[in-house]
Amino acid sequence: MAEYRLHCFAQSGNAYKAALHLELSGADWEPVFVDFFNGETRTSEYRRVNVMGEVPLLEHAGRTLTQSGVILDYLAGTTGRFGPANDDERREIWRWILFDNHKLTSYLATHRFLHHFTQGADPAVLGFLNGRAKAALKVLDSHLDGRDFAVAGRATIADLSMVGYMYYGDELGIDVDGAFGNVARWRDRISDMAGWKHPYDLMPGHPLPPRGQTVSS
Ligand SMILES: N[C@@H](CCC(=O)N[C@@H](CS)C(=O)NCC(=O)O)C(=O)O
Repeated sequence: MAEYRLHCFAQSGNAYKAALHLELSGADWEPVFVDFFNGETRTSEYRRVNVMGEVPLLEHAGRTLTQSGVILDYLAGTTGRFGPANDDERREIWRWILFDNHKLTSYLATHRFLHHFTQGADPAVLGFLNGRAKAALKVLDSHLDGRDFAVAGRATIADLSMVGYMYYGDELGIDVDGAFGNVARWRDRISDMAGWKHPYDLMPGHPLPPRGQTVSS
């Protein structure tokens, strides 16, 4: 069994944040497939392990951790990679992880889910989410003007958190390359790092099987 076990699925950008950290750090890890699209996170068995009913979930050294920000913080400690060098950096990193969880990933991921994985979404709801996601992207784009990374001039867990959904391309339903050039260049800077892999190559469950069938690994 691998040292780290990440419960995840390929379409989850939140899980990708942790998977990318593990992969870029060269950690001994394995994915454990969670069949989100067939309701696994809503089962009582899954909720017993994570009452929030969410992916990602990391098992390591007898611990079970959830919430991608907490997992990234934990991995920075155990691997020594992508963490803060001092308290000022630690606060700045958390400022951006909290922004990501509240404003960026939350709207971007929910907009993508309705846009790409469902049919017949209410246009008013889609429009609202689209506007909120673009507002968050604009904030990040402004911050990245003249910066290579979000904090400290090197990649940190703040970048790995905020970049979680940026490689899903057209699925997002938002033209990141056309409208947010600094974000697009930052995203490509991260994918240029040694060991980088696309979420669909790093975690199981892509492509989605036809409805009613399950993925085996
Ligand atoms: N803030 C959480 C968000 C996690 C999250 O929303 N995960 C989604 C998959 S990307 C999920 O498991 N959703 C299940 C549900 O809401 O029922 C984190 O960063 O880990």
